[in-house]
Parts: sequence; structure tokens; C-alpha cells
Amino acid sequence: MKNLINYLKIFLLIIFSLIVSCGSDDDLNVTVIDEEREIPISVDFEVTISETNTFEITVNNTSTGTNGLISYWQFTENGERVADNDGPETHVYAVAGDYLVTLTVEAPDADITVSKTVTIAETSTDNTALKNAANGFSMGMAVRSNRLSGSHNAVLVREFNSLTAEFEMKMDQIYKTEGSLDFTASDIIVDYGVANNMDVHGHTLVWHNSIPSWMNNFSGTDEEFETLVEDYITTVMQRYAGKVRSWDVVNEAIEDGSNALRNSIFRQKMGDNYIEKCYQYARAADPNAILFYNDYNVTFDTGKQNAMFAIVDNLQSKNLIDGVGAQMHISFNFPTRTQIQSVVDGTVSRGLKMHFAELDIRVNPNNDITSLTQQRAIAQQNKAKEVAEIYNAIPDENKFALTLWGMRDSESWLPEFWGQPDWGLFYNEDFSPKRSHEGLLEGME
Ligand code: 9MR
Repeated sequence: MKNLINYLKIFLLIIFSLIVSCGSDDDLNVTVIDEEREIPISVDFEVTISETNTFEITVNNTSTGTNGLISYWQFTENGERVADNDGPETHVYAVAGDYLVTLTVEAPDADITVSKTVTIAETSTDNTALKNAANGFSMGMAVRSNRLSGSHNAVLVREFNSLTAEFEMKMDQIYKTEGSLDFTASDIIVDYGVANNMDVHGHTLVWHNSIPSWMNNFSGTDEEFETLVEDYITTVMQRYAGKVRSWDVVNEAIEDGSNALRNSIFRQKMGDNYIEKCYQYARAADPNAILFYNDYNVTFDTGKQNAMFAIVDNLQSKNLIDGVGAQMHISFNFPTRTQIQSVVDGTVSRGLKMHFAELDIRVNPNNDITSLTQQRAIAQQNKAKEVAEIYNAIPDENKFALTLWGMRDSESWLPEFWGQPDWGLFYNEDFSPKRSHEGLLEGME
């Protein structure tokens, strides 16, 4: 007899599950009697769409009789399982569409699931999109030509109005072979930016770390080398004139430690004033382009900051530069607000544009965590807020863009470069925004 009851119960559960998973009625719920515990289990949840961000839903488990039972959410059909913790949970979708939200309770006899469909409308307004929150400056993202479709595209068009190629507009990519320029990847990126009404920031024309090998082994005269560099800058900038709004002409010219000019092949063959020459070529090639000098560690390293401003002052005295790019490869606890502010002050006092370029925020610089802990995620959020606050307070005429150096943690250069795990960016694997993203929004309020 007990067996028969058990069979009946399982049969009923299957029927319930079928009814529930086919339905999208908000009032559906499932009630079964858990005989072992002699209490009825009723499974149900509420789902609401946020008013400020119509891509964001909140789900609230209103089940009864489920104390002590494990339950989990799925925000898409057969999607990743997310633990159902105490209190409501939020989830942000990247793209408009119909989504099946499922709550599963692992009941003693069989799992009980309730599903409801939420519709994220095409016309959804998103007051929490970064570009909408940024006042008087662009929100930039580092991109690759093969990361411009699907969810990447959805996030880009929703949240960003500026693009920087992460590596495909560098000399070693465009000028792989002597005598032949390859614009395949850079064209894809620039065309995408133009088609989507985004600013494209050109990165970068002259960088010691992206010299094609044939150029490193160049056997011609110094004059020939200089002509080659001039032709390269001219050809690339003229190709993209009117499409690429701004350029990092020379990138990272200062040696760490000594703060002298790096002894790159450009300096060796073109002389100590190679930087000035490159900016002259750039100014002549596209007089409308906004020209930047871009470097890292120029917040806390005062020696390097001084060396950078010396280069900038010389260029500015000849009207060859318009802005300073401070690469923001920072950590959750370093550099300080005052140090970040110092490069802003130096730039603003010269009347130049400030680009907070290449923002990522390491949470594991000391390799002491193996997953992104809540504590570090909050610390990262706070640092992101600080960076955005500092940027937001810049006078309008000196504002330019705040550029994030990649979208999802798995796409960041950080883990490979440092040889240890890190979670330096702003989106999760499923393209939902991280706390660090929330921090940026808070800083721009
Ligand atoms: O993040 C970039 C990585 O994907 C490239 O492989 C690498 C070499 O082109 O460049 C990285 O970006 C660098 C940027 O261009 C200049 N500042 C330092 C960045 C990190 O190395």
C-alpha cells in the first residue's frame, strides 16, 4: 500500500512539474504533502522587474514548508544554477527577450520546480547603463574584432559609447610584413564603432612592445627607418581620419625605475626627439584628431609622473598634444585617492584632456585568494567608485573618457600576465554586471 502511495505521489509530482514548466501564469505554485515530515510543501516565488533598470529582475522565494530543503534559481532555461539564499535575489539580463525563470526545491521525494516567464522588452530603458550615467564624457571599452557580436554586442551598445582596440590596432598587428599593411581586424573594429555611433580611440601608433619583428631587425639607414615610421603614422591615421577621433601616438616611452626615455628602436634610430617627431607626423596626418600620450604607474610613481609631464610640456609648447592618458591598471587597495588625483591635477592645470585609460582593478595582487570573495568584490566596488568619483569631478572641458580594459574577468590580460588568478573587470561570465560595475555607477551619481 505504501508503495502505491509513493507511486501516486511521484505521478502527481510529474504532472505538477509538467503543468508548471509549460505555464507562464504568475499565480502558479506547487503544493505536495511531504509525508515523512508530515507538512505540506508549497513552492512559489514572486518576480518583479526593476523600474530603474528594466533589464534587472528581483525574485523572492515565497514557498512554505521548505525549511531545511536546498533550493536554487535558474534565470534562463537550463541556465547556471544560482543558490537560493535568504532574502530576494537580483539578476540582470544583458539582452531583451523572454526568459524562463525557475525555482527548484530539492524535496525528499523528488525535486519540485516552478517556472515563470519574464519578458525583458526591446524598448527597455536602462538608467544604470554606464554611458547614461557618465556626464560629459565617454564610457570606453577595450574590444577585439571577434568580440563584437552576441552578448558582447548587446553590452557594448547598451553601456558604451567609445571603443579602444585591445591589440589589433598596434603596429605589430597592422604591419606584420614589411611593405604591406593589414587592416582586416582594425577595419572591423572601426567600422563597428562608426556603425554604432561610438567614438573610436586609436591605440596605439608607436609602442616599444608592439614592434613587428622585421622592423626590429631593420637593416636600412636611420633616415629610411624614420621615413618608414612617418609613412606608417600618416597612412594609418589618414585611413581612419573622421572615424577614429583620438590617438595614443606614443605609448609608454618612459623606462621604469630610471624614468629616462626607454632605449627603444625608435629612440636609437630617430634620436632623443623621436617622440616629438611622431607627434608632428600625427598632427600633420589628421589635424582634427585628438592626440594623447599614454602611460602606466603615473599616479603613485612621482618620478615617472614628472618625466611624463616633461614630455607633455615639450609637446604642448609646440601644440602637438591634446591630452594625457593615465592607464588605470590598479589594485583594490592601491594607489591612493590622492595619488590618482595628482595625475588629474597635473593634466587639468595644463588645460589638457584627461583620459582614464585601461581601467582594471586587481583583487588578488598578493595571490591570497582562489576565488572572488565577497569581501574583495566589495573592496573592488569601492575602488571603482573612487575612480569614477575622481573622474566625474574633473572640469567638463578636461573630461574625455573612462575606458575599461575588457568586459569579463575571463577575458582580461591580468591572470596570464601576472601568472595568478584575478578578477579585475566589470562583468561576470554570463555578462551580468559585477559589484565593480555598481561601484562605477555609484561614483558617477
Ligand atoms: O591587454 C592587451 C593584451 O591583450 C595584448 O596582448 C597586449 C599586447 O598587445 O597588450 C595589452 O594591453 C596593453 C596596452 O596596450 C598598453 N598598456 C598595457 C596593457 C597591458 O599589457
